[in-house]
Parts: sequence; structure tokens; C-alpha cells
Amino acid sequence: MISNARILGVLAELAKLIALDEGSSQAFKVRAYENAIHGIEGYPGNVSILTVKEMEAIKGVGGSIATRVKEFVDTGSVKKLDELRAKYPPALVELLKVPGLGPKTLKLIRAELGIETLDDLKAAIDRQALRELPGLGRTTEEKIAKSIERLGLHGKDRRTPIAEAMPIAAGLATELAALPGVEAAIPAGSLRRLAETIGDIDIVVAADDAQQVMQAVATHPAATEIVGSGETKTSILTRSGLQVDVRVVAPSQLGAALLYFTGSKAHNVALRQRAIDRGWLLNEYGLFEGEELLAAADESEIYQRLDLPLLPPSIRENQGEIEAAANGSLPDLVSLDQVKGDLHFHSDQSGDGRSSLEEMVAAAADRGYTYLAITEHGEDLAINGSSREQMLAHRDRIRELNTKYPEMSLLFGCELNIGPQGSLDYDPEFRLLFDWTVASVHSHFDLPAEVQTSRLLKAMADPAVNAIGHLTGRYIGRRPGIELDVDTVLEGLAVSGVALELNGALDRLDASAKVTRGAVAAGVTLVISTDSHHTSDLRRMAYGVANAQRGWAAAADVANTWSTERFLDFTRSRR
Ligand code: DGT
Ligand code: CA
Ligand code: CA
Ligand code: ZN
Repeated sequence: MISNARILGVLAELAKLIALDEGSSQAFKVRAYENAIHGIEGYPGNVSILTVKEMEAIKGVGGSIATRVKEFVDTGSVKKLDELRAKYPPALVELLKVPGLGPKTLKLIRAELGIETLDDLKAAIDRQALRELPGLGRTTEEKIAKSIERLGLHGKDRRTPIAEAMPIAAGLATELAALPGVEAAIPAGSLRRLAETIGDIDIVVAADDAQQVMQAVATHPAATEIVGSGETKTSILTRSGLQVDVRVVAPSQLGAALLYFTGSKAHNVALRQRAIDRGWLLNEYGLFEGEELLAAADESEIYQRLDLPLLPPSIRENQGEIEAAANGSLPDLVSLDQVKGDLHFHSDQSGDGRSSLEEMVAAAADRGYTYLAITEHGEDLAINGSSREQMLAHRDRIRELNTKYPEMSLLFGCELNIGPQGSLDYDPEFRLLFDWTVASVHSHFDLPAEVQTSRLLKAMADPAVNAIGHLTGRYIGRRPGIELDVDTVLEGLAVSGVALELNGALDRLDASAKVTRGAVAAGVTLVISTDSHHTSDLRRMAYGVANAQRGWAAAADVANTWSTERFLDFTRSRR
């Protein structure tokens, strides 16, 4: 069985290469692929078992794409994709990650300047060749140069954004877990810790028969190269150059292996020292006293023997978590089951939303939420935003819909857009009509830090603002966030009582874990939100929570774990 994640990976690659081929990411064919991807993302079953006709019944999936999916399922490859891959080698495609370098520009500089790699691009920038091309100019050239610098795209130890690595890891783990005789297949390493970028993927498989797992990995269609193979470990490279290490362990040792391969290395070293202090030995096979095995099957058992609670993977960085857990000063970290609502949430009322209000609210109700803020974009965001009239009509729909969900409080909200000088949409009175607002930066990312800082302070001074959304506006590995004076902004939040959003989208994870830890220390109230634009986005809450844990946030710090009554009081506290 082929996982949906793998199929989505193939479609995403096709979309990217076709955009390059067409010289536009807006081309009709590209959009068709994007619609199909969105449809499959929202499809609950496994796509690989469907006929072409059945696939076509999925929203957004047309006949030709369904045929390509079927071709992939049946043969393990797609002829069109192979052709495009031959035409556009990975080193060239990689350049699409540079902000300011879209398919059109890339096609142009390849044709005119023969640019095939990052080194070619840097050389062309050095000799100021880009600015001579039609439609580019000096500003664009300088912007591209700065992006390369800030994204750290150079160098051999390039790391992969977690949003890219996660579907690959999840897809592979699901497939390995489905092999006969496999008890579990779990992504470990930095991915399990929710690091922002991933050096390589580590998957731990619990099975008695290692050989068939190794075979499955080595012959996996995602493997373009096998870089290591042994009896219990196989390492492959995926097409994008990302390495995956798969290790097979005995099911009775799964806990010890997971603990070891989750790391971090520094956390492991500190744990091992704790074992040594007790006269014991801790390794990837278990916790031992001499020959005697003390614990191995479960991570929690090993922690327990070391007089520690089970620490969530996301805080295993040896940044004081072991000491804090040992002396009882570790905060009571927030967990997913404590979350009572989502506070950054779009429907297709927003131009970029993809599910209806009814679908989005039903999905939230399915998760058992007791409150939910619908935060469509404000009018300042061209195309995506709603006018006053549209907003008021939307409010009626929300109120009406709420009668169907008596157990849930639906809040009429808005995602306000913070202008370059800190201005917000509508006017002060209109803004106060909203039950909840999150204010976010969506443009002017290159202003100096002082300007960005006062921009945010100005926005949070508005009494209608409840939270600041995706603080820096970064896309991990694609767009550096705005520069700002973090301490000043956190102090502003603490004083004003405006909450800091932890955005659970994997390519954002914004505020970062580091900023979150500072926010907790500064007494800032947090909210964890998904920024959902589609019903399939609600699962981001798990990432948001893990990132909050990574920032040492307790449930008490997170407003959307509070009771409905307390939360509703909070929404009105600044008005
Ligand atoms: P990455 O891949 O650079 O994003 O980071 P990790 O943490 O995934 O590191 P990786 O892939 O080198 O190793 C996976 C885990 O295996 C690591 O988190 C801890 C464990 N590990 C690897 N090498 C050592 C080692 O030499 N000593 C100890 N104690 N643990 C190790
Ligand atoms: Ca790793
Ligand atoms: Ca590794
Ligand atoms: Zn949003």
C-alpha cells in the first residue's frame, strides 16, 4: 500500500517542475495540481487503492492527474515526472527556494546566463550579470544575494526544513509499519524533537525480522541512492538529497532505541551520566545493572528508573530539562488534550481559505473544542480580505451556525493585517465589533529592526487586538522573518495583555521555541493556533503544542487551555 503522503509528494514535485517548465507558478496546469493536492489532503482514505474513476470523485482531482496517480501506484514512477526530472536537475530546482527567484526568473537566468547551480548563481551575482537582464535590475539582484546569505543555502551541511522532512518521514514510517511482522515504525531524531530543520531522518522500526525491513527500504522507490546498508541499518538518499537512516530493533528494546535515537546527543549524554551515577549503564539496548536488564521496552520505564518523569521529545535538548525534572521545577508542560479551542482559523470567506465555514466548524466540533474563533482576513489584505459588509454578513452566518453547536462558543473574529507603520484594518470602532482578533504581519519584511519593533508595539496598543499572529512571518528555509527587538516586544505583550500566538503550521512554527521560552519568562500569555485554511490543517495543533512544550510552556500560560468562561473574560479584558 502506498501512503497518501507519498502520492502527495509526487504531485507536489510535478507541480513544482511544471511551474518551472511553464515559467509560472500561476499556470493553469500548476493550479490543477495544487487543487488535486488539496483534495487528496482532505481525503480520509488511502488513495492508492482507488480506481481512476474513484479518484476523480475526490474534489479537485481531474482525469489526467488521476491517471498519473494510478500510473505511479501501478508502476512506481510517472513518465512525465521522469522527463521533467531529466530536464531540471535537483541543483537547479533547489534554486526555487531563494526568495525572489520564481519559476519565471529561474527559467530566464538559466536560458540567458546558463545558471544551473547555486555556485553558478553566486558567480553571476558577483559579476553583476543578473541586473542586466530584462525585468530584473539591481534591486532584485541585491535581494536575491541577501536571501542566499540569510537562508544559509550555501555550504555542504545544508539542513532541510521540518515541513519538508515530516511528510517524507511520516509516509515512510506508515509504509514500514504496515509490513508484516513490524510492530512499530517511528520517526526519531531531530524530527521527533520538532527541530526547525533536519539534518537527516532517523526511523526506528520494531520487528523481529530485520532483513525484510532492510529489503523494503533498499528497494523503496523514494530511494535514489543507498548510502549505507547493514543487517539492522540502511541509509538511503531521497531525490532532494535528504538522508534517511532506518534502524531495526527488537520490539523488547524499542523504548531504549527510541530514547537513544531521538536524542539530542547532549540529552543522551546527560541521561547516561545519571545512570552511571547510580552504578548503571544506559545504551540503545536498555538500562542495565551489570548483566541485569532494568528497563528497555518503554521510554517511560527508563526515565522512571532514573527518577524522572517521561520527558516529551521536544524538550530533550539538555537545556536544563533533566535537572528541572529531577528537582520538580519543570513546568507542567501543556499537552494536546488540554487544548479547548483554535484561535486563528479561516474559511473560504478568506481568499486563501479552501473549506467552507460549515466544514471548518464541523471539523473543530469533531475535535471536541468548546470555543473557536473564526478569523478571516481583514480588508487591507488585497484579494484575501473581506469588506465591512462582507464581515457583518459573515457574522450573521457564524451566529446562525452557532445555534447548531450549543456546546461550542463561536467567536466572530478577524486576522487584522499590520501595516508597515503598525496601522490596522477598518477603524477603531469597527474593530471593536469583533469578539477576537489576531493581528499579523504579511508584508514589508525587510524594514529595520527598530521600525519592525515599533510597528508591533503600535499594533498591540490597539484595544481590539487580542493576539499577535505568526510573530516574525518567517517560512522556515524559505523566507527569513522580520528582524525585531524580541525583549522589547515581549515586554510590550506582557504589559498590554496581548497574547503571543504560537502558530502550528510546520513551515512557520512562529513564535519559535526560543522566543516562547523568553515569553514564558516574561509572563506573556500564549495562544496555540493552527492558522487553518482547510479542514486538513487542524492537525497542526499537535505541532503547535509540541513547539510550545519545546518553549517550556505550561498549560496555565496558554489561554486556549482555559475554561470557556475564563477564556471569554480574557477576550474582553482589553476592551
Ligand atoms: P540532525 O539529524 O542533525 O537534525 O540531528 P539528530 O539529533 O537527528 O542527530 P543524528 O541523526 O546524528 O542522530 C540521531 C540521534 O542518535 C541523536 O539525536 C542522538 C543519537 N546519537 C547519534 N550519535 C550519537 C552519539 O555519538 N552519542 C550519543 N549519545 N547519541 C548519539
Ligand atoms: Ca537525524
Ligand atoms: Ca541520523
Ligand atoms: Zn491567518
